[in-house]
Amino acid sequence: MNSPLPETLLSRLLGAERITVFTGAGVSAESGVPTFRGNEGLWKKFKPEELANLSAFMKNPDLVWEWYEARRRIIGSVQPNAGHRALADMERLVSSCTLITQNVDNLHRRAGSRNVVELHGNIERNYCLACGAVYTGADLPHTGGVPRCSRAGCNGLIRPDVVWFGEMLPEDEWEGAVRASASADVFFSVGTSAVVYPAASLPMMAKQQGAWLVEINPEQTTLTPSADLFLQGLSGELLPSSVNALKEGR
Ligand code: BV8
Ligand code: ZN
Repeated sequence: MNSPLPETLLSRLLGAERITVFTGAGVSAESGVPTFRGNEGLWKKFKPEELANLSAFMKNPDLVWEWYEARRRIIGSVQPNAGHRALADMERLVSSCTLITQNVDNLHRRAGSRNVVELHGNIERNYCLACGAVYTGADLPHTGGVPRCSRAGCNGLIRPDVVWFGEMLPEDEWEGAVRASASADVFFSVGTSAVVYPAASLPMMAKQQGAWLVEINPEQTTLTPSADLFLQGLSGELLPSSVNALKEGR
């Protein structure tokens, strides 16, 4: 981004006690991870309801498992981008910075962010549907197709530890996200189409509780009309310039 940041953003950032950042698949796009609804999106071939839900998994566990394995292979082959790294920097610059993500790709943590609230789970974690035993990539029985639990006498289906459609979000994470949204001085909504609820209700919740709402996206979304500032562009450029301005302004 060559144009300087709007003055308002800089003064808001400098005056902010608490910054909350809410991210979606767009923040990982420049790493090479396909988004969900873009034209190269993950949902292009299948619709969410066909894959990311429990009944689809029970109907065809191998298909759903293979879709997650394909996504894990992509995620394993990419690196966090400048946007992820800028958010890790922001956490060190601001007294209170909470990162709420809808993403399951673990790229924020790999970039160094520590205060990360994963609303929709993490694709690198799995668990047994029958006994709840947790499995990561390393200890998964690699049998080709959906693995089964190796706990004595179990043999249950193992599923990705992500929140599927129709499933509740993890309670602690949801409560943490609500607290961080309600108390934010500045709330960034970055790289999300803001269509998946209840996560998509967080930006407006923050705004209604007094946050200054910034949206970063190359396209307008349903949230754009309510944003106090809409930065049209790529998060891999706009997040570093926001954080650099904050560093210089300190
Ligand atoms: C629940 C994990 C309740 C799995 C995901 C009708 C109306 C309203 C709601 C509903 C409804 N029918 C059903 C519902 C509820 C449903 C829902 O919201 N459906 C939507 C689709 C209508 N929600 C649920 O089911 C939730 N649970 O409600 O339970 C309940 C109540 C009682 C009892 C039991 C349950 C659970 C939702 C969680 C689903 N899981 N993911 C997986 O990953 O496989 S959702 C999935 O979508 C991802 O998590 C993703 O993060 C999320 C949101 O998508 P985005 O991240 O926004 O990605 P998208 O591709 O859409 O957009 C990318 C954006 O980036 C674009 O705007 C693009 O312009 C931008 N971009 C692109 N490049 C860049 C960029 N931005 C910046 N820089 C770039 N370079
Ligand atoms: Zn088990």
